[in-house]
Amino acid sequence: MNIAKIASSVVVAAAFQAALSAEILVNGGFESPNPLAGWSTMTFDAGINAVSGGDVSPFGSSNGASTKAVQLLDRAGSYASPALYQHFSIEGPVRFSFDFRLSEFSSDYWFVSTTYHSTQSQGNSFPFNVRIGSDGAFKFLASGSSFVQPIDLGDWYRVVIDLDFVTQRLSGSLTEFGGARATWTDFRFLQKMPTVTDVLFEDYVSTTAKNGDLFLDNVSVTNSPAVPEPSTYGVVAIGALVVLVVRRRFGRKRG
Ligand SMILES: [Ca+2]
Repeated sequence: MNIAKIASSVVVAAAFQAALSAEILVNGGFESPNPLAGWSTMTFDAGINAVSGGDVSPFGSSNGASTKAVQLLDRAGSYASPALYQHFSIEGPVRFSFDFRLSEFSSDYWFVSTTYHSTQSQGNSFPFNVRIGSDGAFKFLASGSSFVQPIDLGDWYRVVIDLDFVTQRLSGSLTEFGGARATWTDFRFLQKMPTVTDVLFEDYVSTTAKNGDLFLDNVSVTNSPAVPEPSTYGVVAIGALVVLVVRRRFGRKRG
């Protein structure tokens, strides 16, 4: 069945619009027979586990039923940053979303940002930066702006981030499953970037302290807002970590 050909038909274009605008990522829901199919990993010793049951996101999946997720393990007493990423090509407005939960807070922080997965360096070439502090707050940082929300350990959250590479602005939301939804809008990119070419999640460890496991599910990158944002939740919460990496393929221009 050649879905691409069918979808190109004018007759059914509308019906397939959602699919066409959807997934850039492969196996973003970790549902393939191999949960990490399509993903590249940097595991060090800590590793990445496939999980199921209660460790799967309760949020709806745009790709059907969700029966699996992944867990990025930390490793007490050692520098270790298990990470997984995908490389792709996409232009125009981009929506990046994912579900996560954290098992514990610590003196360390997780971060979500856009960086070279090959170096894991942070601070340069990022549209934004996401981290979880020892205070248990989810922090979304962009140029001159910050979004901070405390999160509940063990709960699932959905993060939706819209990036506009023309205006170099972004917005997003953090929603606790069954709970509150908070948003940030019109933030400016930390660094000017032409496009997003990678997504990376990292259980970042900046010291030798234990920093808790990160669970991930329903990772999505689309050209248009195809991922429904939970809109009926009410109040606070948030938290966790992750790494979204956007890679500048054409070199690191310093703004
Ligand atoms: Ca899943």
